[in-house]
Amino acid sequence: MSQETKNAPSRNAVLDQTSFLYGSNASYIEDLHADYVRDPASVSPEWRDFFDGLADAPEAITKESEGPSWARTDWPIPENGELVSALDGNWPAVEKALASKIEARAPSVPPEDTRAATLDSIRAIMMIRAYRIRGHLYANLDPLKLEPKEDHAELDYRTYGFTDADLDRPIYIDYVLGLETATLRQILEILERTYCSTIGVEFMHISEPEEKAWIQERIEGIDKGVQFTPEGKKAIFNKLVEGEGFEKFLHVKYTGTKRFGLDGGESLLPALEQIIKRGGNLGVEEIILGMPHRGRLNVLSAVMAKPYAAIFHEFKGGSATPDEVEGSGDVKYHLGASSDREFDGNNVHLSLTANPSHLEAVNPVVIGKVRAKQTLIGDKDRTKVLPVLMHGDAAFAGQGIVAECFGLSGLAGHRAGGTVHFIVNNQIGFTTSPRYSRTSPYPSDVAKMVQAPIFHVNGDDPEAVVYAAKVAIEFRQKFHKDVVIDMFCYRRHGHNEGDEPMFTQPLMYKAIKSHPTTLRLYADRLLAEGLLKDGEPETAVKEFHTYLDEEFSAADSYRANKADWLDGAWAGFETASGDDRRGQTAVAIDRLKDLGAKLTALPDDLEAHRTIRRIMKARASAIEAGEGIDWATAESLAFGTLVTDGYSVRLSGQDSVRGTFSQRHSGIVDQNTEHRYFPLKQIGDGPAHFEVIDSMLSEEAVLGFEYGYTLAEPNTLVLWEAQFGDFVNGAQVLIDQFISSGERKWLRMSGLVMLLPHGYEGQGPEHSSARLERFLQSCAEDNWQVANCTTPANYFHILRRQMHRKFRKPLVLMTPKSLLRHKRAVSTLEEMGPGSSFHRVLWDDAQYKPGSTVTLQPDEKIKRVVICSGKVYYDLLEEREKRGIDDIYLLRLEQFYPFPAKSLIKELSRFLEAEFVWCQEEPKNMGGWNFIEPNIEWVLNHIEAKCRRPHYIGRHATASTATGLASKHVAELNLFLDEAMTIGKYSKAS
Ligand SMILES: Cc1ncc(C[n+]2csc(CCOP(=O)(O)OP(=O)(O)O)c2C)c(N)n1
Ligand SMILES: [Mg+2]
Repeated sequence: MSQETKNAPSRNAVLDQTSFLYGSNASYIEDLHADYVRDPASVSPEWRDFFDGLADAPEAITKESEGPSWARTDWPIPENGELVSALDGNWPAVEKALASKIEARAPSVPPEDTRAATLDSIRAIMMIRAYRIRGHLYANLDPLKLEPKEDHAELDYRTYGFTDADLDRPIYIDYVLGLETATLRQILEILERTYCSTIGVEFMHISEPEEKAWIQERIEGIDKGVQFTPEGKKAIFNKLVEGEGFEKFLHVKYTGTKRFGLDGGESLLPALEQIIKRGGNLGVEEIILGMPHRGRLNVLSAVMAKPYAAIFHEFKGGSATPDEVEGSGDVKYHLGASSDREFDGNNVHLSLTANPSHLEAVNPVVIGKVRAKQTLIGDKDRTKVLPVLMHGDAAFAGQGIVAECFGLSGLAGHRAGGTVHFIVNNQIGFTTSPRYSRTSPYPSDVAKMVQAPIFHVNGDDPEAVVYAAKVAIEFRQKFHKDVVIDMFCYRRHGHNEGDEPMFTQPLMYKAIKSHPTTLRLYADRLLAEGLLKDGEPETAVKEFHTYLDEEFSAADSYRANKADWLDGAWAGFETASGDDRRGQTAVAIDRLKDLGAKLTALPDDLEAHRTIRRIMKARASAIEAGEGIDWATAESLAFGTLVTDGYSVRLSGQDSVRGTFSQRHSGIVDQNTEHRYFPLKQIGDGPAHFEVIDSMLSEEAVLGFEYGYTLAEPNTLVLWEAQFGDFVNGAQVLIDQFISSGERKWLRMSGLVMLLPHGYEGQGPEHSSARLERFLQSCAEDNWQVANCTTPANYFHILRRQMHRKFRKPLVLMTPKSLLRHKRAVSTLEEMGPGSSFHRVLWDDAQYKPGSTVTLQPDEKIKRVVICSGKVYYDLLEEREKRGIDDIYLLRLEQFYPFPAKSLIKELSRFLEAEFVWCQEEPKNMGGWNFIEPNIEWVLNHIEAKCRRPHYIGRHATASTATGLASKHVAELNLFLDEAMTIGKYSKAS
């Protein structure tokens, strides 16, 4: 033993010795570090000194990243390559550290004995580490045992040079497994129980030492097995009785009716109970759940406490809502619910979010709801409101939105303190076996992208499942991160109860047929333990059946007594009605000026970019002058006035802080420090606040999240902004399944605003169209609003209108690009001031705005009325001026839906003798034409105009949204502008 290792090393010497920390031997040191983080006293003094020093001298370690210069090359490296990799190769260093400890414990033993003990120690630690990493591969996870387990050399003690003769020999293991020394037999017993029983934990991919240490500490050790009190076991048993009993009852009463039974996965129910109970102990006050079809009816009843009579009522064709409530309704396995549960004196509010068939699409909605509630109640460390998401194995592995949500989980603008994920891994998706439906070994592998711990667990061991759930919720509450439970189970029947699974999985289903239910297995276990007496399980099953019979009879007379949609944060809101929905959106000029001054003033110590200073100055002078207000200025005035009115504003989208088109500059970056200054965060002295988020580069999850936010918080203006409108179709599921139809299906209002940059400016197929036509096609039953504003003032009003009403409706807004800087697309303060409001239809500027070079003929002399919407209006205006035409009137439709029939009747009645054309820049099969044609026709008939149908002017129908050639773009534009400005001429568009 050299002098160097014998003496307690100086800090520099330790650094020298351990400089491999960032080299190839990080793993062992990581473990030691994890122990140290958990309890500094658990590691030896020299390691303690070393780790103490880490905090202030990281650079001293990183500089040694090449590994130790003294590493021995003649050390006998085991031939088994995997074994070496378990210690990442450089174990001479580990040997050195351990040897010094072993020697310090027994300084008088001969050096060769020390060396032998050190080798034992190293081998044992290598094996322990192998179990931590790969034990789950060997665990007893599959109730059906479909795949034989292969022996794994890394988990065989013989691989490490031990023999049976070593089993009872104490080995120094340096507090790994919580023990200083242990016999090989003890070590194996702990490792088998911890890592290879009915729970298999994957956590060695976590790089945070504290998290890893916590998991090790929580599960490893002599007294750390799954343990439940008799009451706990009975509670688990009773939940299984309910779960199995309900599915069986339905199976008999409604044979072949779709219910997507939980049969085979019943352990989910006691696990959820555990999450609620333990969560309640750890400060959870509210849980928002999201789940797919599988087992939903059982979760609704056994966990959410929805009356069985209510569910039977729905099976019998009854409605889930009171008769007087409108709506299209939804199938019973998509419906939401809410309830309060109390455990150990803690009340936990539960709400299950309604969802469409589209698997996993509800996930961001749930997380967004949670975030909103956390914000509302000031849950700063995000431990009071908890998201719990359940998943099918195939969907979790296959749907990209799952990965997107993991991506959001740690971001400041979107985190919700960690989601507890529960995969009902029945090892099948409809008719497809896992080997065809995913590349990854487990369905849960995607969770590793955020280093979430994953608890694989055998669903036929309900105690293990409940234990995993307990550790999972504890982890989430402590570390505020996502955690996954992957419960291996099976699906007793077909995908739905009408399906024959033997067509596609005969072997699996043969195994299932002879496999006892989870309840039966657990009952036998409790009988064997003496906790249940003979006959008790049967009695419990019978009693529950009798209870269900009573509920079944009560179902006929069951009436849903109230729809819960205007409760809580929604109290005081009403269903939308009436025609005039302008709301009070005007703001006193003084207030606007005062606010404008605050929003454009920059602190003296902020080193803003010169151009930004200039922009802010220009905004300030426009506001001061009361004219020339551009789009971005109007927007910030809208946001600012809302905040001072008491409404929070949350804007999220890719690059939204600056704005895709460099127009917004809501956060001004200090050129020296990169600190961001947000003028809109400086205003308002109440709880209302402004928040702007540069979001992750996702459409689907982010839009879903923001939509979820609006469901829980009606008094915040939530805006989601697409980078370009084209990208919105990446979130199509959220649009079709939730935003456009959620109110009708599920009685849930949303005031979400979608800002979609749209306009044909020659930038090619992918940067022109937000697919206005698709939103228009979905318009019905007053489901949402679709608009395309052309003035900053109208934008100001439409944003404010979202909040200043007694109801909420989503707003789909086409937003400009070139108009952001167009000299004519400006407004005056007066247009936002007293008496002003949003206009669904806007008149010709030549009549109302100063600066036009054309004086229009009186109405009766107007020969053509060009009705249009959006940016093309300014192209038409300029073309008309260029040509000096005075008998063509330009009328703008600012809001497509709800269709402003009244305003159009009024305006078009002015021109009964004129011809009417609709002009758009989008191809004929896109844009507003197909939607607007019958509507304008209706108006023209109504007013008995001479011309009863509008003609089309614009591009012809195309497959691609736009041309990629700038020259072609201009030629197309010139062609239809010419047609629009030539009376009697229309597009010969196909
Ligand atoms: C996005 C989406 N694609 C396809 C379907 C059709 N579908 C319904 S259930 C199902 C299988 C789901 O398998 P899994 O996620 O393992 O859940 P399980 O039914 O096994 O519980 C499929 C493909 C769907 N509902 N959603
Ligand atoms: Mg499945």
